[in-house]
Amino acid sequence: MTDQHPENHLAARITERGPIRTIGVIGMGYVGIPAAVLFADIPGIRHVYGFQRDSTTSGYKIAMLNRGESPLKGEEPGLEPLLKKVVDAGTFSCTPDFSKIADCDAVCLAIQTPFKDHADLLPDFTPLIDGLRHVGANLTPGMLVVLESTITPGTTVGMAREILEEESGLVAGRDFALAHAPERVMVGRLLRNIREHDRIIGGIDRVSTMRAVELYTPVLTTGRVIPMTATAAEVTKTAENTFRDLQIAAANQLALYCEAMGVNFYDVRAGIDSLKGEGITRAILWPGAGVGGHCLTKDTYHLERGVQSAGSTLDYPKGMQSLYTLARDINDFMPEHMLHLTKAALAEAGKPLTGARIALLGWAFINDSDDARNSPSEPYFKAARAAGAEVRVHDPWVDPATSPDLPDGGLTGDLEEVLTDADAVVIFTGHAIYRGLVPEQVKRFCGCERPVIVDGRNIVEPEKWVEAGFLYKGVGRGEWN
Ligand code: SAJ
Repeated sequence: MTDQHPENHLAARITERGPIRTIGVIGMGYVGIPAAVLFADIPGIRHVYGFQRDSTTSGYKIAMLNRGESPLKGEEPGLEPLLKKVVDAGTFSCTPDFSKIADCDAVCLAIQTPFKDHADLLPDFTPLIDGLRHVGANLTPGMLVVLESTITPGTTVGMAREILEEESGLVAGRDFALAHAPERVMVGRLLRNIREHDRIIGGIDRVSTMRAVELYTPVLTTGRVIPMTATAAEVTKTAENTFRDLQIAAANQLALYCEAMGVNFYDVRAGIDSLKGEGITRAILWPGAGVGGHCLTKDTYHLERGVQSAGSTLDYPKGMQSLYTLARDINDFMPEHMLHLTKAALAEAGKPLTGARIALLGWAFINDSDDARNSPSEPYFKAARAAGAEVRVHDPWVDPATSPDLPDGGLTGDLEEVLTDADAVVIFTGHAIYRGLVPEQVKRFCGCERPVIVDGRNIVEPEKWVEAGFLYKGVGRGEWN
C-alpha cells in the first residue's frame, strides 16, 4: 500500500473497523465506573469491559460490580440501577483479564494520579503507566486510546504515546488514535456531571479527536463536546482547578487583610459581589481554614510541571514565583493561621498553647462528606500537637474503619467526648451539625471559665458565643478578632 499520510492511514484503519461497538475502561473507581456503565447503556454497544486489577486492596470490586453492586461509598443517584441494568443486559462486565483489551474498539484509562509524597508534589504515575503497558500489549490497528486521568500537560503526546508505541510496535496517529478527555466528575453527582458537563476532548491529531468525539457524544445529554489538541485539553483541566485555587487564595488573602484592619470580610464580600453585570462581576469565593481534596491541591503543580517541561522558554518576570504556586502557598498557610488564632485566643484566656486541650471539629476536607484526602485539618493537628497541645478530633462523616487518612490517635463521632474539658473548640469543616452547636451547651461541656471558639468556616454567630462567655476568633472576622 502506498505510504499514505499518517492521518489518512489511521482514517482508513478506523473505517475498516467501523463504528465503536466494544469499549474498555481501565480503573473501576469514581471516574471509571460511571463512565463504563454510561457507555454500556448506549444503544448498539456490544460490550463494555471494566478492567480492574485483582489486587488485595481493590480486587473485591470485580465480584461486586458483576453482581450489579456499586463499590463506591456515599449516595450516587442513578448509578446502581444503571449498573444493574447493564449487567443484566450483558453489556457490561468487570474483569482482571487485560488481554480482553484486544477485543475493544476504544479503551479509556481512568486511573488516579495522586501525589507520591505531598512534600515533593510529584505525581505517582505508576498505576497509569501499568495501565498504559496493558493497553500497549493488546493494542490493535484502528483502536482509540483515551486518557481520562488528570495528567501533566505534555503527557499524552509524550510519555503515554511512547509507552503505547513501545509496547505495541504501532505508531500513534497512524495505526491507532490517541486522545485526552479529562473527567469532571464530582462525588455525589458522578452520572450527572458526565452527562451534563461539557466534555473537553483533545486528540494528538484531527482523526484521533474526531474518533474520541464519536465515543463520548452518545453519553452527553446537555453537555457538548469541546474539541482541541491533547495538550490543550491537559492544560484546560489543570488550569480550571488552578484558577479555582487562585480565586480561593485571593479570598483568603483578603480575609487576612480584613482581620488586620478590623473589618468583617463578609461585609466586604457582599459589597464586592454587588458589582454585577456584563463583564464586571467579580468571582469572589470564600475564605476558610484551608483547601483540601485531591483536585485543587495537586492540579496547580501539574500545570507548573507542564510549562517547565514544555521545552520552549517561558517569558515570565525573572526570578518571580508563579502566581499559581503563590496561591497554593497562601491556601496552605490557612491551617497555620488557624493555629495563630487559637494561640492568640488562649493567651487572652491566660492559657498557653502547650498543654491546652483542643477540640478539633471536622477532619473531612469538604462539608458533609467523608472524604478526608489532603485535609487542611491534618497540618493544623500536627502543628498543634508539636506545640504541646492535646488535640482530640471529631468528625461525624469520616468512618475510622474505612478512611485511610486519619489523625494518629484516631478520631471519634462522639462530639460530647471531644468537647468535654476542652480549652478551645476549633471548627475546620463546615459540616451542617456544627451550625447547630448551642454555645451554652458547649460551654458546659468545656467546663472552664473562658473557653475559646475558633471558626474556620464562618458557620457560628460570634455575638451568641461571646454572650455565652467564649473568646471568639474567626477567619475574616476582623471586627470580632
Ligand atoms: N474551598 C474554600 N473556599 C471556596 C471553595 C472551596 O476554602 O470558596 C475549599 C473547600 O473547603 C475544600 C477545597 O477548597 O477544602 C476544595 O473544595 P472544592 O469545592 O473545590 O471541591 P473539590 O476539591 O471536590 O473540587 C471539585 C473539582 N471538580 C473536578 O475536578 C471535576 C473542581 O473543579 C470543582 O470546581 C469543584 O469540585 C466544585 O465546584 O464542586
